[in-house]
Amino acid sequence: MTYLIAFLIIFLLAVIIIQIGKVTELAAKIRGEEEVARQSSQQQGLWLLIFGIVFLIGCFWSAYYYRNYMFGYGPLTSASEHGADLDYIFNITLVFTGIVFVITHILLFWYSYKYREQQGQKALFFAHDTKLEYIWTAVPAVVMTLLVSQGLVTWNSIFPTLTEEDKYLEIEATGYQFAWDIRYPGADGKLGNKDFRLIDPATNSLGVDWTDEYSVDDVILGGTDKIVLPKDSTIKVRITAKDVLHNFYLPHFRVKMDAVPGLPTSFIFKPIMTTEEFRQQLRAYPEWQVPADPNDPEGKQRWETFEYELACAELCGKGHYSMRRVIEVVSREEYETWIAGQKSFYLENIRGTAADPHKDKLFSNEIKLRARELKSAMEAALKETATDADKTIQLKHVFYKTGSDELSDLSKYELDNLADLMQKNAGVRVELGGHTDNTGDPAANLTLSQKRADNVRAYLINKGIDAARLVSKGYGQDKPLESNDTEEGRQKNRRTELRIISK
Ligand SMILES: [Cu+2]
Repeated sequence: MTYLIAFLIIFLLAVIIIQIGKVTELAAKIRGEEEVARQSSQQQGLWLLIFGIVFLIGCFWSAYYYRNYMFGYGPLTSASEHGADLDYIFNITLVFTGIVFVITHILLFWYSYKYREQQGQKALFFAHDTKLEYIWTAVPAVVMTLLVSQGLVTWNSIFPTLTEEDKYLEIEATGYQFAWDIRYPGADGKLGNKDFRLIDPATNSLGVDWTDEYSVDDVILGGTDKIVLPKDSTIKVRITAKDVLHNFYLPHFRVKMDAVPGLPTSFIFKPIMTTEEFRQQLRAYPEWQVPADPNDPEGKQRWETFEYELACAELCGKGHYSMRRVIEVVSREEYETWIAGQKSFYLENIRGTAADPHKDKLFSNEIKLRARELKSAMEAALKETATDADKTIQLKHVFYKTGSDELSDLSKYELDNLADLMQKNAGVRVELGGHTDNTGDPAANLTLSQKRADNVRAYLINKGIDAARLVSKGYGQDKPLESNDTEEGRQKNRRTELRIISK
C-alpha cells in the first residue's frame, strides 16, 4: 500500500512538472522566447551581484566577530615559544590567499553581472593568450616560492637538533585505542629502552626493558592523569603508537605530529605560559567572562575552568574522542615537587615479582631509603619517651637462604646499616631475636631461629661491634606477629627483630 501511494505521489509530481513546463513554453510563445531568456539573465545577474556583496561582507564580518576564537589572535596567542613563528607563517599565508580571494571574488560576481545577456552584446571568444598564461603562472609561482621558503626557515627553527649538552626534558607519548600512556624519565633524566617483544598487556603494556637501569625510575602516567609540564623548559616528546595511526596534538602550543606504529616521531617545544597565566590572559576577553556551565550562572567563569589539552587529531576509531587529556603547565619548582611525588612504575609494579630482572641486587636509592628508615626507627627507640613497642625494631631486609640459617647476600645492606648505627650509639645493648612461622617441627624451628639470630650476631661482631653489646635469642614459632593461617601472615612471622636492652 505504502509503495502504491509513493508511486502515485511520484507519478503526480512528474505530471505537475510536465504541466508547468508546458505552461512556460506557451507563455514563451506568447511573449517571445528571447525576451523571456533576457529577463531571466537580468534577474540572475542582479542576484549574483547581491550574493557576491553579501557573501564578501559576511566573510569579513564573521572573521571580525569570531576573531577571539581563532588561534594567533587576542586570547589565543600561542603558549609555546615556537608557536608565534608558526602563527606568523599562517597569517602571511592568510594575507596572500586573502588578497587573491577578495580580487577573484569581486571579479567573478562583478563580471557575471556586467556581462549578463543584453541586447546587442556578443561574447568574445579567444582560444589562447600567451601573455595571460605567463602572468597567471608566474605570479602564483613567485608567491608560492616565497611562502614555502619562509615556511622552511620556520620549520628548521622549530626542529632544532638537540645535543647531549642541551638541557631538555624528554618524555614519551604512546597512543593506542583509545588513550595515551605518557612516560617520564624520573630522577636520572633518561628514559629506559623499550622493545616491542617485551610487551605484555597485563604487566608491561609499553614493553619497557627493565634490565636497562634507566627504566627503573621511569614514571608512566596512564588513564586520565593530568600531564604536568614545566614552564620555560625545552620539552622533547617522543611520539609512538601501538595499533593504528594517531596524532599528538597540543593546539594551544601549536604542536601536532603523527604517532605512527613502528616509526617514532618527535616534537620539541617550550611552554612559555603556565595554565594559570593563560587563564589570566583569557580573562580579559568577554567571550571568556561567561559562566562555564550555562545552567549555573553563579558558578565558575569560562576562563577559570580553562585547561590546556592533548587531543588525538587522527580519526582513529569510534572511541577517538576519549583520547583527550588535560595538560597542566606549572613553574619549574612546582614541577620538581610533582615529579618527585610520582611513583616509579618499576618499583611499584615489577620490583620483587617474577618479572623483576634485578632480584639479586639493590639500587642505590633503595639502599639510601633503607638506611634512612632504620636510622629513624633507631632514633625513635632511643628516645626518653620510647615505649616497649618503639624499642623493638623489625629488621625488614634481613633474609636467609630457604630452610637454612645462612644469611642471603642482600641482607648485608641492612646489617651494615645496623653496624653503623651501633657504632654511632656506643652505649646501646641489643637483643637479636629470631622468629619462624608454625610450619614444620616446633623444636626444629626453635633451633633454626637460634642459629639465624646467632649468625646475625656473628656478622655484626665481624663488623667490629663488641660482642658484649649483642645478645642473640631464638624464639621459634612462639611469638607470631599475625595469624599463621595465611601465607602473608606466615611471611610476616618469619622475621628477625632487634630489641633495645639498655642504652
Ligand atoms: Cu587516536
